[in-house]
Amino acid sequence: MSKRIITPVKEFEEYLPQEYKDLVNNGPFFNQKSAADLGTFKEIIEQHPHCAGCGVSLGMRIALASLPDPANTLIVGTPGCSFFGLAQTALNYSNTAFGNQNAVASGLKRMLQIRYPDQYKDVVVMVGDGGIADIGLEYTLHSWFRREKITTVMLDNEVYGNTGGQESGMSAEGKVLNMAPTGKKFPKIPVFEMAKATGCVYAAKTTVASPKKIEKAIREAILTAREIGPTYIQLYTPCPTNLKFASDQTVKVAKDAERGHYTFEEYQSEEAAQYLKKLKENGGGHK
Ligand SMILES: Cc1ncc(C[n+]2csc(CCOP(=O)(O)OP(=O)(O)O)c2C)c(N)n1
Ligand code: SF4
Ligand SMILES: [Mg+2]
Repeated sequence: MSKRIITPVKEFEEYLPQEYKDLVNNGPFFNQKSAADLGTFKEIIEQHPHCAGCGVSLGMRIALASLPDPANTLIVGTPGCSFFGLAQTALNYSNTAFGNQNAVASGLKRMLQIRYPDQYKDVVVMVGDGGIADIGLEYTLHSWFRREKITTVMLDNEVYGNTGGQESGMSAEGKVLNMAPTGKKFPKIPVFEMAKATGCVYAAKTTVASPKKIEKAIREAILTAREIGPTYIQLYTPCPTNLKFASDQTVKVAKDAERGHYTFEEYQSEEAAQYLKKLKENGGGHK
């Protein structure tokens, strides 16, 4: 994949806003960044549509800054609060019809493997909890059953943020939401456990209060998916607008969740653990 796709046509360059040029010249494309570099480079266009204090935006930004090889990564999204932001980064991005993301990502990965047999091309699905646990659950599970070598990242804000606060399968039991006035009647869908049971060789669960854990998980999940099999990361990305907390409390809400229903968990299959160990011994992988 080439930087040409995001480079402005010469004749139009002078008309483009400075921030777009900054995004192309100082964005993550071809630059190995880390979560610690956030704030020092252009990640996303400033007029992005996320609310103040948006946990999805924060999770997405940390995850994107942690990609092991941005120029050779294809991000696959679907409708939801993340997809507006994802489309405004200087990364390869493909959108899908709501819920279809893992089916589309499977095809794209296979196509890239055929087109570039000697190169790694990382395909990373990055979508909301509704996109994975509700409408896209069947496609997600089947991509794992088929052992597609893709990474799936759930930005779990426990609600349909983008459409005004409907309950999602990942909402907490009993949670009263804009459109669940008497509270949700069943527990969170155990997607993390399902990932392990259906073929994911690496899975991690963490929150936006732990950027270093996100960075390690993203790198290890993507590197493992190159050789071993499907990988899954579930990030708690709370939504102040629909979960109704103050927009400066997002990290606190996430931190509190780490002591409750979102404690850190990581799973590696035997094969994945061996692979990551070898990568580290050879100087690759996450330090
Ligand atoms: C087939 C289809 N059904 C419904 C919608 C409407 N829709 C768009 S985003 C969304 C909910 C997204 O929720 P989630 O995946 O949790 O993402 P969030 O907005 O919370 O980040 C829905 C129902 C759609 N775009 N397409
Ligand atoms: S509705 Fe929630 S998830 Fe969506 S942009 Fe606003 S804060 Fe973020
Ligand atoms: Mg959601």
